[in-house]
Amino acid sequence: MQQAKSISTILADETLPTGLQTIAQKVAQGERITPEEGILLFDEAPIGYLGGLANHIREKKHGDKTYFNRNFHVEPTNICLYTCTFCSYSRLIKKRDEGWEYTHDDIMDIIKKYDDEPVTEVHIVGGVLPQYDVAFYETLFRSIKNHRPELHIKGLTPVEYHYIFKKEKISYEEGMKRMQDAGLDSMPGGGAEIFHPEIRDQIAGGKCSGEQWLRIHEIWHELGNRSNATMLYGHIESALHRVDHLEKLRQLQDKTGGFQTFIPLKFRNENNEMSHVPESTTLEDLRNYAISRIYLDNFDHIKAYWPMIGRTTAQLSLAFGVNDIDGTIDDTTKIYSMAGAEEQNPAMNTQDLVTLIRRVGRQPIERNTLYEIITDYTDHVFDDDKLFKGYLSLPVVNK
Ligand code: V47
Ligand code: SF4
Repeated sequence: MQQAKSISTILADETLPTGLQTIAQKVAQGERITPEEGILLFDEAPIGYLGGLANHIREKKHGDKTYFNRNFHVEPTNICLYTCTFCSYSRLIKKRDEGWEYTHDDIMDIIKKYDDEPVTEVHIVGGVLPQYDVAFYETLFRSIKNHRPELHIKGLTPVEYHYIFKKEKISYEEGMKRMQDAGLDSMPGGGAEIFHPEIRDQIAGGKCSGEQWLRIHEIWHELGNRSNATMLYGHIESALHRVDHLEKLRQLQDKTGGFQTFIPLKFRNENNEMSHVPESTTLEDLRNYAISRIYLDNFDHIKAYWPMIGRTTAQLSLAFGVNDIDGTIDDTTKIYSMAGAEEQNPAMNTQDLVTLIRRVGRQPIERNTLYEIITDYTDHVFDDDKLFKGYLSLPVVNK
């Protein structure tokens, strides 16, 4: 693979097409690129060039700092009213005997299992079920906060919120305020898929539109809160649809500043209605991370979600604009293992995460959900530091 180049080498390269030279100059001067330039990057930019530009931005923003957190997931149900064609995880209501539906007490039992663990965040997301209404989630969030006030609740997406607020006949504004009052701390990035209706109408199974997804995040930000954003890529969408998605996120971020992290989600094709669609290659994944870093100049963080992409690609991504690799997870999510990801029981302890980051020459930093530093592991020595098999163990960026 062509190695990521330094920005000075790229700027001095007169053999590059003019369009790519202009983009490199803009990036060097900290200027924003246009949607047309975004499409040009997807269509024509070589991997070494993209890595060089994305890494320049990453190091300007964060140096070698690479963030992770200690988190776990709760997936209250995999029964869902919707029929997203990419989803391997959900079961329709008529097949509900094949799935799980946790009660309030079941969920609290999961939360209590972590009572003696130094986790800082619970990520709650699952299928959309009629009995999980506004009152159900209000009670749940209140119970979690009563039990463990400092545990950050990153919960649900506009897919669930749009459904439950409509059923309750309340506005998004009122609904999000009620969630905030019940203890919701932030919103994860899920449910975004691809905003463009040409694609969304084919894959998103009748759930909320791109505009509704964006509007709910906007209201949540206006209430003074933070959230994440994702993009499900590598299926039937084109460069135009990806850039349209990034552009809408960039515009909303200009307005509110409420997004923390952008997380590209690679489509995995096992056990779903799109199994005939081939998955993107690692090269495409790295190009996509790099272009996301270049395009989203107003996002602080780009995250590689390791249970979906695998540990080695997560390491490589740290040279292509990524500065966060999510957290410990503790084998608490089924969304990706059911879709064929390599990680069938995703779990890493702190030492695993620190080692993975160090072995590619970066500085491991444990953060909380809001990116406040908990522990800087740069010089930390573990009792039994060892080589982890299967992890890259060389710096992937030339300094
Ligand atoms: O919205 C479902 C995706 C998302 C597949 O905010 C799939 O920190 C690929 O949003 N192939 C849920 N992707 C997960 C999510 C997330 C994950 C990690 C961190 C954060 C965060 C958010 O998973 C869904 C959908 O886009 N998804 N099925 C699949 N077969
Ligand atoms: Fe339901 Fe979410 Fe799966 Fe769509 S992606 S079918 S909304 S669980």
